[in-house]
Amino acid sequence: MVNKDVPGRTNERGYLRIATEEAFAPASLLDLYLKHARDPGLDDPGFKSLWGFYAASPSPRARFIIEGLKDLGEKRLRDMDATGIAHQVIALTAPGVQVFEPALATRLAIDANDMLADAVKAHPTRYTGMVAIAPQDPANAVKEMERGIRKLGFKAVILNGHTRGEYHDDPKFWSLFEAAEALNVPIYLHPNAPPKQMIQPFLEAGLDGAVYGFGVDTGLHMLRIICAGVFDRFPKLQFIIGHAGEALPYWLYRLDYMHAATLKSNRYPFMKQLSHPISHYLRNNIYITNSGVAWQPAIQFCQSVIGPERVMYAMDYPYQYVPEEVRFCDEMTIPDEHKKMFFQTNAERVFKLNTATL
Ligand code: 1DF
Ligand code: MN
Repeated sequence: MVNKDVPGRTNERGYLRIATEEAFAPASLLDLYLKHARDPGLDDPGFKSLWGFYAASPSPRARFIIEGLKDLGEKRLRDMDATGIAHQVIALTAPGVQVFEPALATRLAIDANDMLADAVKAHPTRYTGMVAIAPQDPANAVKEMERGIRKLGFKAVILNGHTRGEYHDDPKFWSLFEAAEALNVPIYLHPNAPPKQMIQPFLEAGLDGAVYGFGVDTGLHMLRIICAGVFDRFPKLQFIIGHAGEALPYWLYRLDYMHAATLKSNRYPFMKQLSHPISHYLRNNIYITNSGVAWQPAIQFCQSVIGPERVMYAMDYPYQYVPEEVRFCDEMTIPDEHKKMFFQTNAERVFKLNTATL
């Protein structure tokens, strides 16, 4: 494709920058988050910690993030132009609607999806959307996935961590995986704070958020989905995980060895024999983005472990809007060919972007 020299959109380096884990939230949902976080009856310390902070803190970080989340227009486009981001793949921020009771959550997902679809329609060359769902009601979640992909033109599904303390390896959620495979769209497994049964030691040390708790919980969640046999049942299904693979690439050798050794010794009668070692699923069913990790050693390690065709760029706007990080990524000393895959062509393929109009 031709790189037209449009300021902020294309560049002299021969690739477009497509950012793949970018967040938004309707203002009305943020109001609900604040109410929810202040509800004395709410038994979700992770939500209270995360949204009790962002929805109410006067700190410049929290205010910048709230303004950035709400805007799908001029401010966002200005920030993209200032950092040379041609295109954002946008999802409802964490934990989406996954904390509310099922009927409300289902309605809120529809509203958020309609709002994002309008923005994508207004700026089709700049935005692509992911469809938000309420897994609390799996049948309606499947319907909303179908509407999001077929009617609204979204290109992926966003799953924001556990749903009210439940992980999605539970077979009651497998209809979501069946639907994503049938629709031929990836599921982005985005972090949330650890659930209440896990969060206490993180909270005590102030480590429950994006600093560490997010990654631990999301790595665990992804592993649970692999170990439950989801990809043996749905071999074409694709997931995306951020933050340089939520540490899983680094663990991969040990995961393969110990999972096999555990099975062989019959330690857990319920544990499933998988068709392949865990590393196979990382290399065949999972894409990784570098969201929040603008660091060549980690990006390069992911590329070497799961393949350069499976590693994509993400900024994590507005949570990590750091213009120099784009430059760090531009200046990585990796082959030009891998850099173009990282910034542009992998995302074009995974999200089936209309490259002619980017
Ligand atoms: C934070 C980071 C919050 C990420 C997010 O959504 C998020 C944060 C609530 O810094 O608190 O998506 N992140 O992906 O790194
Ligand atoms: Mn994020």
